Amino acid sequence: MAEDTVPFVSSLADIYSHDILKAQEYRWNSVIQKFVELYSKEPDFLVRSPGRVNLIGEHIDYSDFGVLPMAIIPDILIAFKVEKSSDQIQLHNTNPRFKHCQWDVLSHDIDADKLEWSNYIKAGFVKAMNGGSSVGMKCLVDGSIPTGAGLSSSAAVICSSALSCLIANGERKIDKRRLVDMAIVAEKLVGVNTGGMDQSASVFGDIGSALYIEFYPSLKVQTVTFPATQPEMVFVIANTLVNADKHDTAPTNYNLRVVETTLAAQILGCSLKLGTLHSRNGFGGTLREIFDRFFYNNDEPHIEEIRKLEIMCEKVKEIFPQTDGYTHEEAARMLRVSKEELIEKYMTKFPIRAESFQLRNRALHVFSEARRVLQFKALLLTRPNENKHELVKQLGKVMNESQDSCRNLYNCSCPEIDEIISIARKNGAVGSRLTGAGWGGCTVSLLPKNRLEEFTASLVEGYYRKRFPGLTNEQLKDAFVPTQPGKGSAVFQVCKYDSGKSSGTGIFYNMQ
Ligand code: NG1
Repeated sequence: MAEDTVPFVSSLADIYSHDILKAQEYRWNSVIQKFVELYSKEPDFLVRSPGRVNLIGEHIDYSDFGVLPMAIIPDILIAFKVEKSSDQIQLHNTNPRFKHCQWDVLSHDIDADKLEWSNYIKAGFVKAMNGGSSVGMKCLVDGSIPTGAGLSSSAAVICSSALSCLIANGERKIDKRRLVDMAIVAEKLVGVNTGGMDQSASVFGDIGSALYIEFYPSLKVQTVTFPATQPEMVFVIANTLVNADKHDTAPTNYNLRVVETTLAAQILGCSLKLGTLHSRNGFGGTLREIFDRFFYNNDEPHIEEIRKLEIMCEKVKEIFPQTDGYTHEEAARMLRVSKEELIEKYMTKFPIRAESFQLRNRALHVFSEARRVLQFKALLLTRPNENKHELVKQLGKVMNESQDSCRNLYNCSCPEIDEIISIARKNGAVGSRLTGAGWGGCTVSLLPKNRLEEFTASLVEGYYRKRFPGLTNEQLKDAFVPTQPGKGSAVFQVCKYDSGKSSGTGIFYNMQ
């Protein structure tokens, strides 16, 4: 079971693996130097929260089903100094693309219609202070997670900002669950009706392990280590370089999927006579709650979870026979409400644009993807004496089935993802799928390490050089994202060091 409070680390070796320590030490010291250049003062703390790659369990966190991501190395650092005498939060970013801004500690307004990077920071502050006002702060943000790539840069920004605000205001023992809850609500302030996977993975990440994260009835995180195989297996993230803009496309993509799955849950609840469901976001119960109530009512403890999820798929097909979707009128009739009530309740808080709701396909994806997560986890937990070759093949197969479901039932793939996946599967990947929300962003592939070179070369030639002929070698390097499972959120107190030869303020990676 994972530790409960966000760790204060005294060495970068507590965060990063040995092979990248030097590079990270350089980076962290550069952030401190930049901070000093900007503010003529040293920061008090640096906090960091990583991005994540989801191995399996796509678009089911907001239906409250368990998912299996891992935190990755790329992260968001915030260096900050407390300014008790000031009533301003000052914000800079090491990337000049993100403009300097500042706001009054009493200001809590966030305009969710505008996609501004500072909104993400401010949202974390607002939720951390829970309506109160923060001390003044000078902050500098440095990010190494590509944005719009489905690697949850937004959640990492929010986790780091809420964390820095809590520390600045004197908290030292920060419960990880509380930080996750804050970050989830903060992301909603920015206009995305998020599930909880990204925030949980970012805060709870653990070196060397994936995470099995459950949301129902409450957040539970279990670390899952990878079995040793011969040859060694690796996960590789390849970016389509197509920006997956979750904020601007929310009314037709992400937020619409949340509404479709919620509507499917309410209608299943009515048809199966499951009583009043608990509300999530004021929307109504989730498909996970339907699942629980259905089997609780039918009292069939002997049936395995995986089989239960198959039974739910059969129920979905019975209750939603239409394969081409349901109009607003049809959905309202099945829910026994007027069309106006339906629009008011489900389509206005987070604006939605849709002619019809794909209730059957979305619910089928959710229940079948929840089953694949359980299958994948069971395979990872397989221990010695198992046939490792068969194990890897099975893991790949489950990933490929997930991709088919994302593409065909959830419609969250895109031509670029499909192309990468097709090349990947022909060149070493035993399994390959989109990761994160989709509609662009990244793919994740599972392959034997000894085929890594062939895999990368085939994507460079077959995808990147063809689609983006002007790409420099530097940009090409960014197309592949380092993928070892990494540590979650952490806090580093900046301290003076004196190595004998030199002294200064900074990060000394092998400091004890
Ligand atoms: P990304 O790809 O980081 O935008 C989104 C959601 C997750 C989850 C996945 C799909 C946010 C912050 N993240 O991730 O909660 O629903 O899509 O599995 O909304």
